[in-house]
Amino acid sequence: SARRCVSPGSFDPITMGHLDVIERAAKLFDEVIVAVVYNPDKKGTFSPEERVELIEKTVAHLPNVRAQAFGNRLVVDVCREVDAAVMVKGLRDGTDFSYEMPMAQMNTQMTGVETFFMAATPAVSHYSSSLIRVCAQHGADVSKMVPPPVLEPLLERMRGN
Ligand code: COD
Repeated sequence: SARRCVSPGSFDPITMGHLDVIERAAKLFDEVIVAVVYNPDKKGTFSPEERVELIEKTVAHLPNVRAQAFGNRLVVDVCREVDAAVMVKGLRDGTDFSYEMPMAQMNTQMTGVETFFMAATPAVSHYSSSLIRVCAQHGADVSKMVPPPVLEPLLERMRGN
């Protein structure tokens, strides 16, 4: 059967850091499902549907990658729903490690779903959706930090539309 992985995140919006992890996972797995896991109680910058659309435009060059929104769910339940044995996560620093390690252990213990950590690429490891949103809001040039399809929608949203 196909080797499938889930790449979970908030993706509000997708950044060049996320894309790096997704592109590398796409080389290693037959299929990558980018799972937009969102909290329905928190109003994000982009709606889950908008995030999925921006991811799909960004990964248009990767035929084995698709995006889907899943609401407030355990990532392991998403993995089981799409029949993926593995989730892939970017590891940026010790903070990510401390946060991710117990979750990975819980997840394997509860379900057998494995977590693969991908060492972040230094050139993009400091990009996060929240920092990029703040910079964009204050007029800084974020064009190198987000994939091309994200730039205009982000600037528009930050202008208050
Ligand atoms: N370089 C490399 N990797 C990056 C970068 C970057 N610049 N930026 C982000 N990443 C990675 C993150 O490490 C993360 O793995 C992924 O990309 C997503 O990042 P975000 O910021 O979009 O998403 P988060 O951090 O808000 O995470 C959303 C999750 C749903 C993945 C997270 O909240 C989570 O794991 N929740 C747990 C739900 C669950 O199953 N709980 C079980 C408890 S046992």
